[in-house]
Amino acid sequence: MSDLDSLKTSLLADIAAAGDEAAIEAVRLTALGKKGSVSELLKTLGGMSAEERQTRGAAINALKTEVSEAISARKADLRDAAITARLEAEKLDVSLPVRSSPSERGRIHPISQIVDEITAIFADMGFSIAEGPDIETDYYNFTALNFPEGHPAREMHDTFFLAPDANGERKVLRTHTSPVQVRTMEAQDPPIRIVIPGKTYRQDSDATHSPMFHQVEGLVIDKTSNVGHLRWVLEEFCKTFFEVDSVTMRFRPSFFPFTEPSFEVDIQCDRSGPIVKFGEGSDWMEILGCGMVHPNVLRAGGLDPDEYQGFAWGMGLDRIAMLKYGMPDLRDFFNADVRWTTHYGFRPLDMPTLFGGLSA
Ligand code: 2NL
Repeated sequence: MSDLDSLKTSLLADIAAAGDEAAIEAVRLTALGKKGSVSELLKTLGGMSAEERQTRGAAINALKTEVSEAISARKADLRDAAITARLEAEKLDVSLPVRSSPSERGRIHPISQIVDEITAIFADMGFSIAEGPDIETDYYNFTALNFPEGHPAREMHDTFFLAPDANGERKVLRTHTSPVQVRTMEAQDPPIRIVIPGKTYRQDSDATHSPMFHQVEGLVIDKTSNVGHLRWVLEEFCKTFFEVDSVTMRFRPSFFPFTEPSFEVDIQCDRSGPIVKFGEGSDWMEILGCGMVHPNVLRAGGLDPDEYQGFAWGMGLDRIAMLKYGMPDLRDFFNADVRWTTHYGFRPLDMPTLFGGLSA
């Protein structure tokens, strides 16, 4: 075998053995690089006789062509193989179900859901949402709301008192959300139309009472607001909230220090079956308390009762939520048991709206 034949055999074997693009490039350099075996042979052409150059030169050039074509072909094969391997490794099965994100797995607590539903209804009627502190002064929680000093109604609220501060003042955990209405009357001129959702606190704990519970109150102040407006607002609210075309409501005389006259409101329902049905039946269920704002409360809010009048209402949310969503025990509400929230909770992206369906 000639020296050229054995070089060719050895180079073609190296080319075939190159396993990746780096290896084939290394083979190319040892053959065709500046000091490569084939390049060194080409350099000998200069010293040859014309005759020798014709035979030997042609053979060296043929070797160079064959080797460089073999290298190009192997390079192309290796590149294809690399792409195929990468496609295989990075394959995605687009038909697999998408893993749910935390925002889809999480659940909205029924109390948050009911607050969203109620505020959506009142926002649609032109109300704004107002909020205030959970820790209140005795003044905003009681005095401004027409509870006289030493009045037994202060004890009726089973108030949580905080330790006296440096000035000897004892703050309280608010027993209702009404302090927010007084603060709003102080801060803004009528007409006022607000709803106030929030946490409230009383020393009471059993199967149907939690020491922390939730209320929504509402307040309307204008020059001519009256009991007729109050009835209409509450009736519209109940129809939308209980998702029925008509409701029958019963206003019973009652007493609250902050309203005069005061009423307790029942709605007609059917409690004979396993779930309560609204808008029909021969039972009554108490859902809220309301009344015309007491002149003393208007004065505490900085308003002249001869110029302004208004109405207000308050409802506890926890019992209403139990009824609406069929949850049997109030104590489960605040146990943070993920099995309970998964079962009774609401999907975070299904926001309650009047056009999309409240609890759809
Ligand atoms: C109930 C009854 C009620 C109010 C709350 C209110 C607030 C101001 C002035 C007058 Cl600043 N009234 N709030 C009025 C009537 C009833 O709540 O049973 N709540 C659970």
